[in-house]
Formats: sequence, C-alpha cells, structure tokens
Amino acid sequence: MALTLVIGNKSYSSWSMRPWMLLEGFGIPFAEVVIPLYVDGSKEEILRYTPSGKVPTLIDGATTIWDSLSICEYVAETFPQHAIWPVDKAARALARSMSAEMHSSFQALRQQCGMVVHRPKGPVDFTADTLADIARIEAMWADAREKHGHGGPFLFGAFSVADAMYAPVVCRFDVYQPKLSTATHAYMDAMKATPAWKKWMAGAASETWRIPRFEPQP
Ligand SMILES: N[C@@H](CCC(=O)N[C@@H](CS)C(=O)NCC(=O)O)C(=O)O
Repeated sequence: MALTLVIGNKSYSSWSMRPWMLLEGFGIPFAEVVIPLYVDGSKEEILRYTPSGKVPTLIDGATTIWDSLSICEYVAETFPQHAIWPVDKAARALARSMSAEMHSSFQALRQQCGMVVHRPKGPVDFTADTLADIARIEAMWADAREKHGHGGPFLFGAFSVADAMYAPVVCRFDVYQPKLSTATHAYMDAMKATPAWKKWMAGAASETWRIPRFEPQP
C-alpha cells in the first residue's frame, strides 16, 4: 500500500498538519506532496489530486480521501493494528467529540491567531471570543487528561487522532502565547517533544514561500 498525502505549506497549513502528524506519529509510511498555497497555479495543482480543490488530501491507489478528519478516519480503518482512536469506548467517544468540535468550531481563535509557524512569538490583543475559545480548549484538554490521560502525556495517554487534530492549536498557543495553565503547558511540551512535531517544524523552517496576507501586519 502506497499512501500519498497532499498538503499545503507547512508554515501555514493547519488543516494539513493534522493527518500529517497522525501518519508520522504512528510511523505509517507515506509520500508527501507539498503545494504552495495561494499563488498562481496553486488551485489547478491541487485540483490535479482532488476534486475538493483543498488540501489535505490522501491518495491510496484509486481512492482519494479529502478533508482532514475523514483522512484520519480512513487511516484508522486502514491500520487497525494501531490504536489510532483510543481503545476504551468512553475515551474514544470523548476523543471523537473533541476532534469533531475542533473540526467545526473555534472560529475566533482561527481568525485572530492564524497558524504562522515563523511568526515572532508573543500575544496579540485577544478578543473575548478568542479567549472563550482558548478557555474551552483548555477545559477539554484537562478533562481528557484527567479521565483518560494516565497512561502517557497525551490527551488520552498515548498519542491518538485527538492529538493530531489539536496539534495546530498547540502551535497557535506556542506562537501567540496566551496565558495558559501549567497542565496545558505540560501537554504542549509533550507534543513539541515528538519527532513528528520536530520534523514538521524543520520542514516549515526550510520553506521560503511567504503568503503576505497571513503575515503579521506592521
Ligand atoms: N475542512 C477542510 C479544510 C481544508 C482547507 O480549507 N484547506 C486550505 C488550506 S489549510 C486550502 O486547501 N486552501 C487552498 C485553496 O482554497 O485554494 C479540512 O479539514 O481538510
């Protein structure tokens, strides 16, 4: 089986980071195609791989899977030998709820704190809505860790889809540095210590493409 994951710039593409972290985190081999986003020809290039016109997209032979969460589900079904979702039913239900909430929510945080890996670290003037998103995420992380995190440093102990889905939030928290609890920092440190995280960040650091509208405005 040869998987190909089509992604956008590692510096900016938070959606791409999720399935990439999942595959890397579980040591599942895949080929990577990086398409620089929002430049002439980007859309046409993405459309060569997926009718959605968006990254990430996973290609598995004749099967094309798009959208980060459905890619994670496909990976979980394809590699049942890995505990890609937590094994315990209650933990898995919570992990699914948290992943779905990440997928469909937190517009304020996304809007105000776009993922720009190389952005100089430091806070912005967080809106009340952004602070509410941050508080909600911290509460969810704490709940998962308290109920199911005893076997390891990740949300459900061992690394799972839930961690991959929240990896871009760890990046945002790391870059924008809102006030966070000690427990949140400990979880972020665990994520940042993974080989997958370091590899993504090294990839981002080697990119020279810049998307002006995503860069901090003077
Ligand atoms: N809900 C989708 C969102 C995908 C998405 O919006 N991708 C952006 C990049 S992060 C994209 O492909 N933008 C390029 C374009 O729209 O031309 C997912 O989870 O995969």
